[in-house]
Amino acid sequence: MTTQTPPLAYVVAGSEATGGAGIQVDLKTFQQLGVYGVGTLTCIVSFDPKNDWGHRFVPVDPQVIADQFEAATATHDLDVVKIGMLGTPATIDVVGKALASKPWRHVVLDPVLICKGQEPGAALDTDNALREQVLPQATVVTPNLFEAKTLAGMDTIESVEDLVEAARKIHARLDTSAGPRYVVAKGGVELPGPDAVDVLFDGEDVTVYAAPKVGEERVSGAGCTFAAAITAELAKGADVKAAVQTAKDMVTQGIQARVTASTPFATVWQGAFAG
Ligand code: PXL
Repeated sequence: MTTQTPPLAYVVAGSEATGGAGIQVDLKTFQQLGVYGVGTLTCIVSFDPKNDWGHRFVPVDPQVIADQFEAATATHDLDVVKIGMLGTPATIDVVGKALASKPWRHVVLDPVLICKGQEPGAALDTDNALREQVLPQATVVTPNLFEAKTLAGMDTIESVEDLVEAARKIHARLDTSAGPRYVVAKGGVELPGPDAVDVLFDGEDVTVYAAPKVGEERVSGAGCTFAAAITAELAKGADVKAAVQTAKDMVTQGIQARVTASTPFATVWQGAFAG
């Protein structure tokens, strides 16, 4: 018997029933990186194969989210958390309050803004609630191109320079009074150029991460894997710069080894990452 406990990481996110995104991906990523995962479910997404794989979305009752948070935090000493899909203003409210109820070493926010199953009006409420109640508590935020445009209030992002500008604008919305804050803006396949480029802005310096694009198709679960890998590495004691590099390597290898499925997008294989 060993008494050594593994590093722990916590995730508050939604279920995506095919296994290609959401909390399923987060927990697989944690495990692959040697981190014990603890999870709280915010919503259940079930794609509809009869309706063009549209999103069917069911929120978890806010009290049940609060109960899960209570169980998780009473059981384990958790100081690093990833926030994934929240989905409704009521969910954002309960998660925002729960986060604020205890101190964290790191809060990694994957700002999943819209779910295709939602009404545009509801999505706008959700965007605003996320910006006001959760974004200020984040230490690391990982917007993709669309989320970076929305959070930065920019019409277009067409170059690495634009991506850096978006990261700077989003950084200005973070609460830097409690310590350093980081924005990792992801260019992905949609940013023109041969490389998949991500930029990290820490309030002073910009670090650019680039790897040749693996095809031109978007792959499901890349954003979830990326933020979860950063979370796991931070739980293990890595600094943010190193955590982002490991996350980028894991996503690149996971896309090279992608799992094809009946869904419109292939998905990342977290098990391909050798470290
Ligand atoms: O990849 C974004 C995402 C995150 N979380 C859940 C999802 C999705 C996209 O479908 O369903 C639960």
